[in-house]
Amino acid sequence: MALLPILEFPDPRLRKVAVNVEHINEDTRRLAKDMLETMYHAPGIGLAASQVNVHQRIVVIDVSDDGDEPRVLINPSWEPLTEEMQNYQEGCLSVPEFYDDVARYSKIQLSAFDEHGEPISEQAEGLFAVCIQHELDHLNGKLFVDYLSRLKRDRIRKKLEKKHREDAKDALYEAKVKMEAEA
Ligand code: GNR
Ligand code: NI
Repeated sequence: MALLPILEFPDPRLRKVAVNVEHINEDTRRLAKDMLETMYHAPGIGLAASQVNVHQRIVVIDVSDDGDEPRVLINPSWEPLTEEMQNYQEGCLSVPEFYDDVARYSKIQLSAFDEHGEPISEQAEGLFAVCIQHELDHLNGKLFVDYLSRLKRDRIRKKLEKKHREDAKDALYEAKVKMEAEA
């Protein structure tokens, strides 16, 4: 098991379009396990492979209250089952600390394969439906901030760019302290 580093907006790698998984095998299952561990640790209710810089169509989700219902979705797709939309205040592990309302279809038909290659076909509503639409966007290089005004998106981008500069500075300082201690 391993925790995987999560890419953060505005990293251009989050804009890549992921490709279908051709063969579901041990490597796929290992990646899905690591993604679930990373998601639970964050903590989050979903994670797309794109967010850990693997540009394959793999998503993990757990919207249960107790966090004990992991789902692995491979090559997922969805279609709306209603024109009705629901607003939900979304967050994203790739856009840490920012939350805003996004309108999503309230009822969808999900198709995918599980980690054993078994086909999945089910209806989704509520938070599960929101999460599926959010994760599928990631696989297509899209983020929830793309639904916000340019003003809001730019403000978020500038704040995260500042955080990334400070994180890099802190990491450099820590490395220096460690090197001096070892010298
Ligand atoms: O943890 C997450 N919470 C969340 C809340 C509302 C709508 C979508 C999400 S998904 C997010 C984890 C994440 O970034 N998945 O890509
Ligand atoms: Ni996200």
